[in-house]
Amino acid sequence: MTRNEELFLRAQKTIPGGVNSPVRAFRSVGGAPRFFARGAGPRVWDADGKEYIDYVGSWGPLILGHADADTVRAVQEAAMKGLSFGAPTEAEVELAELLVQRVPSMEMVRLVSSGTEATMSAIRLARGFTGRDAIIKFEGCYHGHGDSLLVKAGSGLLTFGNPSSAGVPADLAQHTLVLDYNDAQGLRDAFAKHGKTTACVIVEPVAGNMNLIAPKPEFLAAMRELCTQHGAVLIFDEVMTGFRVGPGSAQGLYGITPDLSTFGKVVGGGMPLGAFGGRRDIMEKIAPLGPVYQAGTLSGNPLSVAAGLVTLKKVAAPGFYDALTAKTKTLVDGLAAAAKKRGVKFSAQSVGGMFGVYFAATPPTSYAEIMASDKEAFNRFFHAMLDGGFYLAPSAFEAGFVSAAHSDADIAATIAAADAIFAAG
Ligand code: KE4
Repeated sequence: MTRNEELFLRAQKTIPGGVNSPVRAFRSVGGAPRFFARGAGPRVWDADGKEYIDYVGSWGPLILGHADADTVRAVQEAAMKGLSFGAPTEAEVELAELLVQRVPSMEMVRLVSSGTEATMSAIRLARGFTGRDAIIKFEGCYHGHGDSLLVKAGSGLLTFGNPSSAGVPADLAQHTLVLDYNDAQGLRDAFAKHGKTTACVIVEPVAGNMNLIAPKPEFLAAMRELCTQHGAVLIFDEVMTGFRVGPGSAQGLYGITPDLSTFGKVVGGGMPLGAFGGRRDIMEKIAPLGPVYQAGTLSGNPLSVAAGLVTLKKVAAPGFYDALTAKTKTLVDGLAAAAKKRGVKFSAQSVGGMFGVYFAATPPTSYAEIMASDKEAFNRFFHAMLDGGFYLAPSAFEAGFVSAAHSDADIAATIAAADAIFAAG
């Protein structure tokens, strides 16, 4: 038995499923998860000492690669001055100022400790600001595990949702309307029917939780127009896309100004940090200024803030995103070319430093299309790449991530490994 297998058996005795977040359990792809012992740059080593080139990067935060020296040093220095105060610090002000400078749609921002906290708080804020209860989300988009967001589409079109998780009260879920991603007409129809009672629309501006689905230009534009027309709050959930798809995040890439934005992952550089922010008139409704309550013992934690500040400063280096975007495109173009050469039904695409690979003839543009892709083929590919020392996201319905630490040689080796797998059939 390998050390990984031993650890997985042991972990399952005290931790549900042996993991602290479900997707890590490999249930979608099968087999035992890898327990990581160390990471450096683009690489990780598992409990058996096996080395992998990592394309998960802790699900997006590690845009600089594992154990980035500057980030680690900043966290160490902060730690020497105290781990947490539960009181304001200068560094939090510096990070808030940097975030509102980098994200022009944000006039004010509140720091929290996870993406879930950010989206949960943004939803409550939108409801408090508008005095309305209904929210709109899209099937296949994941916004963390806040109750109102663990909802799946209702039985009939435009009927309110049902819980997608046990423990979510039906009478809460029925305030959530779940529509189809990239369906602008469906959104128009929903607003025609529910516009007066809709508090907000929350969307992943580039979907990354049903694998990568790129937005159709008219989809985001319609969303902006309809929210303005009906007085609903437009929330861009940029937890994954924030500072990942470009220097201006997805809102900068597509030129759409949301009313609120949520961030996580990259903004914490691998440490627990999330943020939500936006229009001043909305943000001033948040306690202690306004009636919408939100709080957190470790919000703005000095170590997370230190990691976030270094990360956001380093990604602002000239050419950082041009290089990351080009490298990621080289990866997906190389994978697609290898599959085509070998006659494998496969496609791939990237947006900035995130990418999707699909066992489908063309990149899916909707939840239904991604669900029709060949999941078993992906799972076989995943394990063949894993055996070869390449760690992809352990699910056909997750996006992948490239870091600044991945070298051209790493990308070339990844393409060569995939080519050999495609050739083997
Ligand atoms: P966290 O609470 O996990 O920090 O953030 C929740 C969240 C919110 N919004 C978006 C767009 C997200 O992608 C996420 C979290 N993403 C998943 C990856 N699919 C995190 C991995 C996991 O759940 O373990």
